[in-house]
Amino acid sequence: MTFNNYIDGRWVPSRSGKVFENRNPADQRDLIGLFQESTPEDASDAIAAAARAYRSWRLVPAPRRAEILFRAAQIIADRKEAFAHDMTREMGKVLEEARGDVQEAVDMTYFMAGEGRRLYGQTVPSELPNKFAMSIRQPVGVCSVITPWNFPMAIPSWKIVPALVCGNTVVFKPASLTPMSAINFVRVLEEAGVPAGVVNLVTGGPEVGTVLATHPDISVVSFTGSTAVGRIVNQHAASSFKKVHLEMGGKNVVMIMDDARLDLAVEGCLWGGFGTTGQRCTAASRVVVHEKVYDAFVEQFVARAKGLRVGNGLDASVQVGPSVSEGQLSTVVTYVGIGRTEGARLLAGGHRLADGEYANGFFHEPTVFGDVTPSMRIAQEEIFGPVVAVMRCRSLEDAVAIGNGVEYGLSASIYTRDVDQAFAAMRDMYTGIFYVNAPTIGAEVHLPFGGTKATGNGHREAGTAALDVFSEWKSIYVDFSGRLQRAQIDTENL
Ligand code: UN1
Repeated sequence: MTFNNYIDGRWVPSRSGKVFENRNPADQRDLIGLFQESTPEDASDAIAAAARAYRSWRLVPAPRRAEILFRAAQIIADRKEAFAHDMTREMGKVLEEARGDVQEAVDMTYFMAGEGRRLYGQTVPSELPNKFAMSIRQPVGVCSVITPWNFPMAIPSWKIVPALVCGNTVVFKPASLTPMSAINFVRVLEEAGVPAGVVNLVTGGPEVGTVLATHPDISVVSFTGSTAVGRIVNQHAASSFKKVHLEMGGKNVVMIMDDARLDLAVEGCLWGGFGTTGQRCTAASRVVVHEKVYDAFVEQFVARAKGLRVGNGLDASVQVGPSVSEGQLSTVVTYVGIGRTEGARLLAGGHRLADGEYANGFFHEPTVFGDVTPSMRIAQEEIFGPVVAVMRCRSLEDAVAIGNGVEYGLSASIYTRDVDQAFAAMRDMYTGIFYVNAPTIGAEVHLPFGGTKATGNGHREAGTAALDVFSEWKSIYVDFSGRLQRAQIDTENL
């Protein structure tokens, strides 16, 4: 089955005449479909359509735009099972998590549709008589949306839905590893009544991405992916002063204090470290444990990690699916080698799985390294796979220093029953997200999502904070005094 691009309300092939294959990472014999290998010209066509559609979409009242989005949310909810199944096939995450990904798109779409009747600005008193002052959000124009493969429906929804409710139009380039979920999402928007040209989808590689980051008619670029690619996107967009929203890597830490409930911490670290096969930017890839409970924690954690069932995510008994691609798997294998060379202690896993049921996919054992020191590369660099680095600490201060001692700042967590320690850590971890007695994953759609340092560039998605990416403030003054009133000057003797 061949799937097309969606440009100006029509499903059309690429001008290249070329397609690429999308195969199941759990079973490479399973072909999901053929998708368009788009060219820069296809991207330009999509941008032109979005620029035309913007002229009328920006004038549709926001509550009317939102009605379409409410319908879309309901359609996604109705098709949750089918969309989750497609997602597991193309991306590999276990079915239960794929359902969660689709649910996150439902939640975000309902939440943002609600903004159609808010989009709050401010009204403030003027310093002059008979003058009215307020601020409103105005749309920005055509938005490029460039999304990763790890949350194939949730992350597109985080960007596209707020863009639309604010009155922008969109050109969407999904990751080439997960185009099916992107098409499922765009089909829903079409069915819900999003007008032609308001959302356009172009599949393909970096050439398309370059056009989306550089084209003069693009006003906003919202990108989620690696820090290396984010840097390039930022540089591409800089010369034309586009608004750029970047959501990039993470090396998130769970800190376990000596008073923590260890059973809870073990559960949290398993879910945070190996959920989605470690392929979340929020993954708990580092665990820092107080030296007094280190041995007890490691014993339980390693035993449980060894017991995780790896396999095809469509099988309900499976807890850890494959890596998304051969390339991602080889990154995991490389880092396991680096960890060994650096002198970390391999406590669980450490091998690719390639026999029997694993023969046709990209599987790797859930892997735990102990005796890791904070400067090792496996404790510093994002692996994006089922590898957890466990370190020792002597105190909360020590844990926080280790926690903050990486280039990223997305998510962190602490396990403790001491409220003083919890609040101190909450204050001192320089991250965008923080959890107490829970792992580093599991953000909800109505709070800001994003991180500090090399994780982001100061913007947030989700929550009402996302509206700041997709709108510009306009301050408006209405003078109904019938005379010239000079601010800052005519304020005396009123
Ligand atoms: C990501 O890893 O890119 O908080 C997004 C979480 C999910 C979203 C993760 N709700 O883990």
